[in-house]
Amino acid sequence: MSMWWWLWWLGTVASVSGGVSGGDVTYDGRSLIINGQRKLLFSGSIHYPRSTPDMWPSLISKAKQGGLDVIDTYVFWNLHEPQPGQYDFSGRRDIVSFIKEIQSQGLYVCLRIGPFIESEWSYGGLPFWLHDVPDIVFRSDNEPFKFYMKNFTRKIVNMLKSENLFASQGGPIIISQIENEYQNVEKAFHEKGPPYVIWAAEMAVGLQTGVPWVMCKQDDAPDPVINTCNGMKCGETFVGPNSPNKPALWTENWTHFYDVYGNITKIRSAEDIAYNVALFILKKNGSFINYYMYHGGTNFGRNASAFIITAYYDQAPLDEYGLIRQPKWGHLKELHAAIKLCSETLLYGVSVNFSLGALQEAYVFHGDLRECAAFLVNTDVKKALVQFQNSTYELPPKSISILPDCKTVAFNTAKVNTQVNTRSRKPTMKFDSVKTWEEYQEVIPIFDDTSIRSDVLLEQMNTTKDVSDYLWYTSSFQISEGSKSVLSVNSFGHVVHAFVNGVLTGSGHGANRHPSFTLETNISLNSGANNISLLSAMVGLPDSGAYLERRAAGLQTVSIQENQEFHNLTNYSWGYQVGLVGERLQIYTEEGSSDVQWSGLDPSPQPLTWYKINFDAPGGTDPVAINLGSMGKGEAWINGQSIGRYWISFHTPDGFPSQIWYHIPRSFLKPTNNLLVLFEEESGNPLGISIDTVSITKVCGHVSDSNPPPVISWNTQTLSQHKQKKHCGRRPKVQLSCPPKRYISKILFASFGSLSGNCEGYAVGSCHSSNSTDVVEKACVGKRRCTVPQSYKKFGGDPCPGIRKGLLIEAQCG
Ligand SMILES: *[C@@H]1O[C@H](CO)[C@@H](O)[C@H](O)[C@H]1NC(C)=O
Ligand SMILES: *[C@@H]1O[C@H](CO)[C@@H](O)[C@H](O)[C@H]1NC(C)=O
Ligand SMILES: *[C@@H]1O[C@H](CO)[C@@H](O)[C@H](O)[C@H]1NC(C)=O
Ligand SMILES: *[C@@H]1O[C@H](CO)[C@@H](O)[C@H](O)[C@H]1NC(C)=O
Ligand SMILES: *[C@@H]1O[C@H](CO)[C@@H](O)[C@H](O)[C@H]1NC(C)=O
Ligand SMILES: *[C@@H]1O[C@H](CO)[C@@H](O)[C@H](O)[C@H]1NC(C)=O
Ligand SMILES: *[C@@H]1O[C@H](CO)[C@@H](O)[C@H](O)[C@H]1NC(C)=O
Ligand SMILES: *[C@@H]1O[C@H](CO)[C@@H](O)[C@H](O)[C@H]1NC(C)=O
Ligand SMILES: *[C@@H]1O[C@H](CO)[C@@H](O)[C@H](O)[C@H]1NC(C)=O
Ligand SMILES: *[C@@H]1O[C@H](CO)[C@@H](O)[C@H](O)[C@H]1NC(C)=O
Ligand SMILES: *[C@@H]1O[C@H](CO)[C@@H](O)[C@H](O)[C@H]1NC(C)=O
Ligand SMILES: CC(=O)N[C@H]1CO[C@H](CO)[C@@H](O)[C@@H]1O
Repeated sequence: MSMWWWLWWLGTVASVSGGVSGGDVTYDGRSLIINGQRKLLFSGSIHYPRSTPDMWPSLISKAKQGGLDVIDTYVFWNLHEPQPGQYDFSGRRDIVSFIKEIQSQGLYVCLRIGPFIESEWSYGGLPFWLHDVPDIVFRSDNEPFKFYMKNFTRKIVNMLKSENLFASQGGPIIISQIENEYQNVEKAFHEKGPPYVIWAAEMAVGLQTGVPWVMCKQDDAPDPVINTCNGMKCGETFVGPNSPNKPALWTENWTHFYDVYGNITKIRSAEDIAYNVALFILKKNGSFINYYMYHGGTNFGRNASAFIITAYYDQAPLDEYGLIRQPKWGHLKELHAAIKLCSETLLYGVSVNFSLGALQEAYVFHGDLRECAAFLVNTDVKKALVQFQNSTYELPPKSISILPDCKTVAFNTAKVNTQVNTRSRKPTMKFDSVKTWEEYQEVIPIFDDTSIRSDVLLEQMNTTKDVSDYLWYTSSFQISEGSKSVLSVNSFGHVVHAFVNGVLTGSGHGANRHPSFTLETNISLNSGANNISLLSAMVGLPDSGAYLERRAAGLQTVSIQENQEFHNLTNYSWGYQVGLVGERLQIYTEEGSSDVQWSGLDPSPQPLTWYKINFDAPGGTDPVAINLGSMGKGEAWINGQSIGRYWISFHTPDGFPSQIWYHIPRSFLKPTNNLLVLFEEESGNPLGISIDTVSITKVCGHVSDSNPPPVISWNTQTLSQHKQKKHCGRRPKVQLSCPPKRYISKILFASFGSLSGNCEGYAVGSCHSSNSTDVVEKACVGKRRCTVPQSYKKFGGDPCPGIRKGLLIEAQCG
C-alpha cells in the first residue's frame, strides 16, 4: 500500500471522527457526548501567544494529521487585560482568529479559561495590576478577587458567544475549564478554599455556555463540573471521576516537562507516552486525552515565569519551530489510528479483563455486532510471551499491544515504526565583523540620580509593577580611610550585579524553586563617599502557589564588612531606579535607537551593554534562529519585538547552557535591513552570534524480523472486511519521508542483514547484503518519500538464511 493511500486514509478517519463542529455537548460516565454520540477524543495543547498567527494554520494542520480531534488552549488574562477594563485581542492575542482557524480545519476546542493558568507564564496569567487591588487575596473566597475573576471570565465567554464559537451555537468549543489545579493550594487557604471552589463552579456554570465545564486536579469539583487528571501517568494515578455520571478526562498528559535555566532537559519517550495513554483508556475508562504540550512554542518577551527558559516544550510532537518531531509525532499518530479503529467498541461495548500472566493482563471489548477489540498489557520490565485466544503474542517490556479485531496486532506502544528525524541548524550569517556592530553603554545610576527613596529595601515587584525585569538599588557609603572590604547581599531573587564606584565587583543568582541567594564579593572602598549600585533582575514573575500576591523578590539585606567593622546597610537611605535607560527610551526600536549615541564596538566587552546590528533575512522558508552561545545573559529584540530573555551563562550540571538557539519567527523579519538589538548584562561577545536556519536534514528508519507488521493496513469503518484480510507473510518495511520541498539526496547508511543498534547508533553486523546501498539508492534518491520492504527478493537474495535480520536506512534530506 502506498504512503499516499495511507495518508488519505488517515485524513478520512480524522474528518470522520473530529470534523463536524457544533452540536449538543453532554456527557455520561463513559465520555463526552456530541450530537448524541459518545466520543473518544485526542487533544493537544497549542497556546496561541506562544507562536505567531502566520504559524497557526500549519500547526493546527499538523496536529490534525497527527490524529488529534481537539486543540486545547489556555486563555491568557494578563495579555488580554493589561489594565482593568482595557482589553487587547490583537496579533498573537487574537484568540477569536485562533479558534476560528481550528474550526475551519474541522477540529474541536477545549478552552481552559482559568483565568489562573500557571502554564509557566508570568504571574500564572494573572494581570499584575491585581496585586494592587486593596485587600485582595488571589484564588480564594475573597470579594475583590472574585469580582475581577468573574468580570474577565464573563468578558471572554460573552466575546466567544458573540462569535458563535461554543458548540451549542454551532462552534468548535466543546468544553471549558475554570480554575486550574486548585487542589494543590486549596489547603493553604483554610476556610477560604472550599467556598471558592463552589463559587467558581457556580459562576462558570451560570455563564451558560451550553457546554460542560471541567476543573483539573480538583477531586471534589462540584456537579455538574467534571474533575479531570493532569500528570504523566494518569493511567496509574487518577482517582477517577467523582461521580459515576462523569467521564474520565485527562487534561494534561505531559509530553515531557517544562525546562528551567540550569536543569537538564528531561526527555519523555514516545513509547512511554503511548503506554500511559493506552493504560488510561483501559484502566480508567479514559475517553479524552490532552497532550501538554503538543506544540510548546516560544515564551516571547518577558512572558516566561520565573527561571523558565524561552523555548517552551521544544520536545513536544511539534517542536518549538513547528517542525514535526519524530518518532514522537508519528508514533502517537499510529496510536491514535489504532485506538480509533476500536473506538466504537470501546465506547459502546462491554469489557472484561483477565490475567494472562503474573504481570500481564488482557482487556477485551465486545460490541453489539460481535465486534471485538483487545488490549494486551505487559506491566513487567521484561518482555513476555502470552497466550490469547489460542495465539501466542510477544509483548515487549512495559508495553500494550492493540488488537482491533482481537487477532491482529495493529500497534504496540513500545515498538516504534516511525522514522527518526535529525534536526540541524545551519549558520547562514555570522556577525563576526567588529565594524558591523554598534554599542551603547547602559548608565549605572548613583544615589543622587534617583527620585524614588526609601529607608528600607523595597520589594521588587511592588516597586517595578513589572514594567521591567530590572530594579537598581543605590546608596552611598562613607568611610574615612580607603580599605579592602566584603560586600554581602541577601536577595529574595533572582539575580544581582553589584557595582561599587561604577565597577562590577560580583554577580549572583538563585534558581527555579530556590530563588533566594547570597552574594559575597570583595570590594575596594575609597576614602569618603562610595557609590553602591546594585542591579537586581528578575527572570520572570512567579507562576504558582498560594498567596502569589505576597511573594517577594529583590534585595533583603545588604552589609559591608570593613576591616573589623560591620556595617548593616539594610536600613540605609536607598535610591531606586526602575528599569534601564535603554528600556525607557526603547532603543531596541527603529525610532528609539536614535535617542542615544551609539559607538563602535569596544574590543573588551563590558557588562550592561546594548548591541545593535542590521541584517537581511535568510532566504527560503525554513525557520530562523539566532545562536547566542557566545553571550552571557540578557534579552534580544528583532525590529522592536522581543524574542525573549536569554541566559547562556547559567549552565546545567553537565556543563552546557540550557538554551543556545532562540527562535526568530519569520513574521518578525523583513526581507532586508532588520534591526537586531541585544541587552547584555554580563560580558558576552557579540562577535560570536550567528543567524541560523533550522531544518530536518536526516531521516532514519529501522525495522527487523521481530517487529510487527507496520500499523494498520485496513479500511477502518469495515472491521469485518479487515478480518477477512490475512496478514501472514507481510514484511516490515522502512518508510522514509523528507519535509515538504526536500528530497532524499544521499543514503548515509543502509544495511539489510544482522546489523546492531538502532537509528540512534548502529553498526553493520556479520551478515550484510552487499546490495544494500545500491538497492536503497535506487529506491530512494531523488524522492521525497520512499518505502523499502525488508524482503529477500528486493535485495536479490537472503544474505544469511535462518538468522534474524533487520533493515536500517539513514538518508540525507537535501
Ligand atoms: C468588567 O468587564 C466589562 C466588560 O465585560 C468592562 O467593560 C468593565 O470595565 C469591567 N469592569 C471592571 C471594574 O474592570
Ligand atoms: C531542576 O533541578 C533541581 C535540582 O536537580 C530540582 O530540584 C528541580 O525540581 C528541577 N526543576 C525542574 C522544573 O525540573
Ligand atoms: C480488571 O481491571 C481492573 C481495573 O484496572 C483491576 O482493578 C482488576 O484487578 C482487573 N482484574 C483482573 C482479573 O485482572
Ligand atoms: C470501566 O467501565 C467498566 C464497565 O464497562 C466498569 O466495570 C469498570 O469498573 C470501569 N472502570 C473504572 C476504573 O471506572
Ligand atoms: C507578552 O507577549 C505579548 C505578545 O504575545 C507581548 O506583546 C508582551 O509585550 C509580552 N509581555 C511582556 C511582559 O513581555
Ligand atoms: C481455541 O481453541 C479451542 C479448541 O481448539 C476452540 O474451542 C476455541 O474456539 C478456540 N478459541 C478461539 C478464540 O479461537
Ligand atoms: C507596596 O508598596 C506600597 C507603597 O508603595 C506599600 O504601601 C505596600 O505595603 C507595598 N506592598 C507590598 C506587598 O510590599
Ligand atoms: C560617585 O559618583 C559620582 C557621580 O558619578 C562621582 O562624581 C564620584 O566620583 C563617584 N565616587 C567614587 C568614589 O567613585
Ligand atoms: C576575597 O579575598 C580573600 C583574600 O583576599 C579571598 O580569600 C576570598 O576568596 C575572596 N572572596 C571572594 C568572594 O572573592
Ligand atoms: C541588618 O538589618 C536588618 C534590618 O534591621 C536585619 O533584618 C538584618 O538581620 C541585619 N543583618 C545582620 C547581618 O545583622
Ligand atoms: C545481490 O543481488 C544479486 C542479483 O540482483 C544477487 O545475485 C546477489 O546474490 C545479491 N547479493 C547478496 C549479498 O545478496
Ligand atoms: C502534578 C502531577 O500529577 N505530577 C505527577 C506527574 O507524573 C509524575 C510521574 O508519574 C508523578 O510523579 C507526579 O506526581
